[in-house]
Amino acid sequence: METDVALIANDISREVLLSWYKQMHTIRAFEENAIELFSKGFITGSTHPSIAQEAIAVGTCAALQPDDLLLATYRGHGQCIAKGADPKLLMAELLSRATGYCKGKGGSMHLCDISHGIFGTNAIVAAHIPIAGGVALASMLQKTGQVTVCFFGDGACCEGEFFETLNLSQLWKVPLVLICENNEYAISVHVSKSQATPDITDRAKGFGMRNAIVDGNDVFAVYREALSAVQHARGGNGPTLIECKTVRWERHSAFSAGRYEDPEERQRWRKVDPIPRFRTQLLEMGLLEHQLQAMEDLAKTIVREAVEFALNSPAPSPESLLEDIFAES
Ligand SMILES: Cc1ncc(C[n+]2csc(CCOP(=O)(O)OP(=O)(O)O)c2C)c(N)n1
Repeated sequence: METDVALIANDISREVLLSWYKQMHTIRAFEENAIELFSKGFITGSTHPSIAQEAIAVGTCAALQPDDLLLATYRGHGQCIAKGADPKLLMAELLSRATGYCKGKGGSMHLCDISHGIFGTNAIVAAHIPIAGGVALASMLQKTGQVTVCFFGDGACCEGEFFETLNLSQLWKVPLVLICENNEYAISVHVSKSQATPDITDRAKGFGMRNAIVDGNDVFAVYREALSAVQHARGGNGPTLIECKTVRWERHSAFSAGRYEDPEERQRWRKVDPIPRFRTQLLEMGLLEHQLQAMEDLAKTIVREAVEFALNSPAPSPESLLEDIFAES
C-alpha cells in the first residue's frame, strides 16, 4: 500500500500541504485536550478521540468541495474540523455550552454544522449510513452536483443498515463515498472475532460496488483514493467503498482509557502514527523545518483558544430546554 508521494504531491501546492499538516495537528491537539477536559469532569457522558486516524479525515475532506456533505459517527470531531467546522464552536459543544454548534444540547457525539455541510455525527452505530444514502439520493434527484461522504468504523459494517445502503446506493448510483475507518476494534472486540472475511471491501464486491483498500495512516494514499471516488460519484457513476486500514490508540473513549491496552499492540500503534510520517514526507519534498514548526504552533494556538472560548461560555439556560427540539409546521 505504498503511495507514490512525489507523483501525488506534484499536483498540490505547498500552501495546501501545509494546511493539511496544520489540520492534522489541530485534530490531534483537539482530541488530547478533549481527553484532559473529560478527565477533569468538564465533558459529561463520553467523548471518543480519533487520535491516529487524522490522515483519514484530512485526506478525505481535502478531496471534497466546500458544499459537499458529510456524516460521521461519535468519533467525528476530526472529520468536522477537516470539513471546516470552527474548533471553538466544536469544543463549546463538547462542553455542553450555549455557544456550541447545537447550543450545548448535542454534546460530543451529536455535532451538526449545516453551513459546512456537516449533516450530523451519530451515537448509534451505523444509523447514519442509510441517512447518508438518503442525503446523497436527495442531491442526485435535486441535481445539485454535491457528493456525500460517510465515515464509520469496522464494527458498523456488521449492521444490516450497512448492507441495505450498499445495495440501494449501488442500484440507484447515488453520489456517495463510504469511508470505513478500520481501526481493528469495535470497543474491545477485534475484527478477527467479528468479521467473516479480513477485508470490509469484500462486502462491496457482493453488490458490484467500486471499492478500494488504502493505508489509512498515509494522508496521500487516502487523498488519492478519496479524490478518485469523489470524481466518480460527481460524474454520475455511483458510490465507492474505501476501507482505510488504521489503528485506534489504546482507547474506545476517554472513559475507557487504558482499560485493555496491551504493550505490544501499543508499540505497533505508535509506530504507524500518521503525523510524523507526513512530516517526514514533507521534509523530503523540500518543505522546511521552520515552516512545519509554524503550523504546529498555530494548531496549538487554535486549540488553546477553542478551550478558552468553551470554558468561558455559559451553559444553556433552563428556559432554552425546549427550544430547537420540535420542527415548526
Ligand atoms: C446500534 C448500536 N449498537 C451498539 C452500540 C454501542 N457501541 C458504541 S460504539 C461501538 C463500537 C463501534 O465500533 P466501530 O464501528 O468499529 O467504530 P469505532 O468506535 O472503532 O470508531 C458500540 C458497539 C451503539 N452505540 N449502537
